Amino acid sequence: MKLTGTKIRTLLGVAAASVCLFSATGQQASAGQLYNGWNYGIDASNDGSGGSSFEIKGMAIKEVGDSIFVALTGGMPLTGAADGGAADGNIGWGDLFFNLSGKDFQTASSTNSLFGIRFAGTNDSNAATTGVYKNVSAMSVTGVNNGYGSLNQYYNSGFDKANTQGTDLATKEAAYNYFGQNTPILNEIGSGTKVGDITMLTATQLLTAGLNFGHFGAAGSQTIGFQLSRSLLGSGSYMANVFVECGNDGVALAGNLAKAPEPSSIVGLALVGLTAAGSMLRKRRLASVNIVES
Ligand SMILES: [Ca+2]
Ligand SMILES: [Ca+2]
Ligand SMILES: [Ca+2]
Repeated sequence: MKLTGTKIRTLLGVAAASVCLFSATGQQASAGQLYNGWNYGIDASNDGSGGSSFEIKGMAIKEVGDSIFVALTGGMPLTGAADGGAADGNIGWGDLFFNLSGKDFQTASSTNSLFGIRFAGTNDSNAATTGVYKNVSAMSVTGVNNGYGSLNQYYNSGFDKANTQGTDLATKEAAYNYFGQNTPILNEIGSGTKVGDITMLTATQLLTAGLNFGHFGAAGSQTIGFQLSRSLLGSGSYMANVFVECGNDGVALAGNLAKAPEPSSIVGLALVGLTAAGSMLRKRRLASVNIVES
């Protein structure tokens, strides 16, 4: 795929995006496909532009105790694929985003309301190191990775198919409503505050946790997994998504994060227990302090 002038278009798109009023259409997050405790977003298997290395097959998320497990599968290795058209000679995974704001992606990004996770240590992210970031705005790196200037350009290049953003953004219209149509594909962390690290998971650990993309016919040659503390993200309905750096493929997943058992449950009990004595109130104060400091 050669897209001359893509960088220029992307730069123009960035300028346009900064003054554009985004659609107020709120994304109604709904549950993905549940199996063995994992929530799956299964991507179209033939919408990866540029060959098998750029083909994402699915994303899955599972809550395990105090952790959130995330898994991705497809043809893209964690360290990316060599590509002479990319400024750094490599096209890899973008960063993964969690949007719990209830707003579309660009609104959440422009108000620094996203969470972002850099899990690929060799990509072009502005995040200094791998890990979990809050108060995130997203940026596009497609222009320096031989990629697409917009989703519209991607769809018009032969990829106007069902489930191109996975089963939770199943149509082109749903993808446009959430990401935007003619604006840059925002696929890596532009700015944010690091709140914690991730721990990579081995294939054995993922298997033990019940991960099974094969159940959906979506097992890729490369499966990547990591865990993070659920307290870093909070709770509620989310839309999670990731693109490869060129925008040649992407997948999203809607779901709901349960409230972390500690310390929010202590606060909840204290609020409900109006007759609670001083000891409970002291716990509540301690819990509140913990929340502020974390
Ligand atoms: Ca795909
Ligand atoms: Ca790159
Ligand atoms: Ca896709």
